[in-house]
Amino acid sequence: MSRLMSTSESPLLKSGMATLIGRSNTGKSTLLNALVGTKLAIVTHRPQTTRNVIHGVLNSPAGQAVFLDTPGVFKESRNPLSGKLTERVKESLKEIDLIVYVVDPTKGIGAEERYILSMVRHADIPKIMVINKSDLPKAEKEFLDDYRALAEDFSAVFELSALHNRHVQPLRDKVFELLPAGEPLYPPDQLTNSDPKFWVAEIIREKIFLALRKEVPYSTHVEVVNIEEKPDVFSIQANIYTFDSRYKRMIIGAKGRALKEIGIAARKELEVALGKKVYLALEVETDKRWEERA
Ligand SMILES: Nc1nc2c(ncn2[C@@H]2O[C@H](COP(=O)(O)OP(=O)(O)OP(=O)(O)O)[C@@H](O)[C@H]2O)c(=O)[nH]1
Ligand SMILES: [Mg+2]
Repeated sequence: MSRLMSTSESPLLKSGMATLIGRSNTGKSTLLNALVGTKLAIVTHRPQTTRNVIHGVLNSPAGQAVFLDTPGVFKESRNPLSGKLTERVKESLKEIDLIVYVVDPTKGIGAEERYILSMVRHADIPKIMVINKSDLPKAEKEFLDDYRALAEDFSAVFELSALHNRHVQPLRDKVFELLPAGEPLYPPDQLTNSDPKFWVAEIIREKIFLALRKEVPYSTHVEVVNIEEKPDVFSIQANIYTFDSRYKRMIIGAKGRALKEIGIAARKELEVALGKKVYLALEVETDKRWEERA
């Protein structure tokens, strides 16, 4: 009885899942972080940074929206995981309530974009298009009108800057408007689906992408073996896996310089995020079947 009364008295809140989908480098992970207000997903200037679907939870008086950051669709296969990544993108389109299709107006619509567009069009749920990177000068946004011309396929189109957090609120409002009513999917204090070990491994992977050139980052996987919280320090042990000893040597670098740089950059970010000193022990190992781990 009391339960019935409480539901009839309170307005129905919104709840649902929205997948961020788009080509690599359009800024999906940057947008996820901006929407939620916390760095949950790593961001680099390189394509195919994101490998796993990451949930970001946004709680508001209107309800709860769960955003799914997905790997970028990238046709020119850069790493042996590509097939797996595309499967993860397709999987992320199942049992969701809304699609947020993210595009980059500096990149023309080619075969890759049309491939994603066809996936988006096939989904029978509301869709929003985000034309990201609005902060860039007009001359660089060469293909803006080509994307604007797609507007009729979408419930709404937003031009915004995920990087500078500009014009993100109207997108949030629209998402809540389009989501169905329902019970929240996550408890109010949980921001993501991933565990601390995954998140730490991602920060390390981001630093590998920033420190090492060309194909090396695409052939590595990071696993956190142990995190131990002591009164004044987090002690973290992690392994970096790659498939051959030549890459292993590149990750370590001359006199261990590259690995040291990666370790320092990761440690600094972890210390700020965790609010405590971090001791980080990194090891590099070869594993021919590294991609099965990723
Ligand atoms: N100028 C500008 N750059 C942006 C914006 N959003 C993202 N970027 C940049 O675009 C690059 C790619 O950003 P990510 O968020 O990693 O892109 P992504 O779509 O998640 O990429 P993948 O995970 O590889 O699919 C980074 O260098 C970002 O800083 C934006 O609003 N403006
Ligand atoms: Mg990403």
